[in-house]
Amino acid sequence: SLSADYFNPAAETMPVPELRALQLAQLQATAERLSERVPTYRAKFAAVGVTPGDLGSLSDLDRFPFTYKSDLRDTYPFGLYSVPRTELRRIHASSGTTGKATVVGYDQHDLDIFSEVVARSLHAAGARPGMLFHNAYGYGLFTGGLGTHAGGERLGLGVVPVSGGNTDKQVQLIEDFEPEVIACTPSYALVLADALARRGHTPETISLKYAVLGAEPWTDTMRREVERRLGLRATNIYGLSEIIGPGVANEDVSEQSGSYLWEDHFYPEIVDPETGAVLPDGEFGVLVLSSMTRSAMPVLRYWTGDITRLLPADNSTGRTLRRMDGIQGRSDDMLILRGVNVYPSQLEAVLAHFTELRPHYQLVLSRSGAMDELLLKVESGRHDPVLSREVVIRIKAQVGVSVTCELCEDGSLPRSEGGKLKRVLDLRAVR
Ligand code: ADP
Ligand code: K
Repeated sequence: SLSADYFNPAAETMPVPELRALQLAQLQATAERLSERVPTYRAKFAAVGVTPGDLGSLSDLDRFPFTYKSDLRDTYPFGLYSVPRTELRRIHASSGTTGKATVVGYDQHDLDIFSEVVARSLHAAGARPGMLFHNAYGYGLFTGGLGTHAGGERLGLGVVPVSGGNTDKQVQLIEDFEPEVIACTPSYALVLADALARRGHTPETISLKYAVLGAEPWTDTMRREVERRLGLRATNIYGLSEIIGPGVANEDVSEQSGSYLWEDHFYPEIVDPETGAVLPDGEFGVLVLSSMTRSAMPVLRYWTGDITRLLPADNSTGRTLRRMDGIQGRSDDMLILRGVNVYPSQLEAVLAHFTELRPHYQLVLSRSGAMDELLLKVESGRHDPVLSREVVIRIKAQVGVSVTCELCEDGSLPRSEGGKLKRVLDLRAVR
């Protein structure tokens, strides 16, 4: 049966005691490596009074400090690296971020791990050697495109490096090449479904059989819609640049109920968003991940900000690895717009350049058709379309997202009434 089939059976069905022993040994080695080679970690460990020797069992991990996105920013670009820069074979950066952001590097060993975990993910999603893979994740600094590309090749797929955008061309390529597998954001899958329907396609005339969707939160309702309209099975792929990129976890197509974490490389914990205390499996909290086998830039206890829970190990595929539920939201103010990460503070920084604008703004997120729309309302003394156009262009250039800008009367936007001002109005039904 399909479910008894894995890309890496030894890793995916490793007996749990063996897996836990492996994880402990790898975490110990990572803590040693970080303490020896990365001053930031040495300082972080010292600040809470731990040394790698204190990691005697997995339950000791909670004595170690978290790593935050700010630790990467503060050490931009290569301060958290544990190999010389000459060992790097690829650099990526987190999407939607400006110049001084988070830069992640890979040496050859890391690239091998990356393609391995993506190959596992694509295999779990239903892809098999010999299939054609329409890869509509963005190529470039974003980890999505090249990451899934290399994993596809590793699995033995024929990869079509389409990248994002240009929907008409994508439809043409799907018609001409007849790929079986597609990867993109869930919202883009619906855009493609619309475009294919406009060309007269029905689910039966679309060659695609498996969709690997991620980079943004989505729901089962959306899954059913994508599956019905494209005539395929869709699974969730999860990941983040700081850990490796997409392919930290993926659902199995025969099950579609939670994403298998490739736990022999990435150690998961769920913690209380307020206190940081580790929560038992099954409870919702912030996902914290340690990359245990990375060589260029391993991270210990990375605070992903993503809210989810770990699901019980008993499952219908025979894997011994734990699954995580879908991402329910975030513990910080990061927005995900069409797969691109955006912090309101990034938009605020752009607004500050315009003397005509007041520091009062509001972000209204909505969904038009399948795509997210971000309306930026900002108070201004001047109401001319040239100004709002300049704002839109500057945001696109500096933050990488397309917004609509509406200039508002002085005093028309909400002010803080003591508490935390809610600047973001999220009207997307999917949440
Ligand atoms: P990428 O978008 O390539 O996965 P980034 O590092 O730019 O990598 O963004 C990572 C963030 O994207 C995650 O922390 C999470 O918030 C979001 N994300 C990625 N995959 C998913 C998914 N399947 N479901 C929900 N959110 C996701
Ligand atoms: K993302």
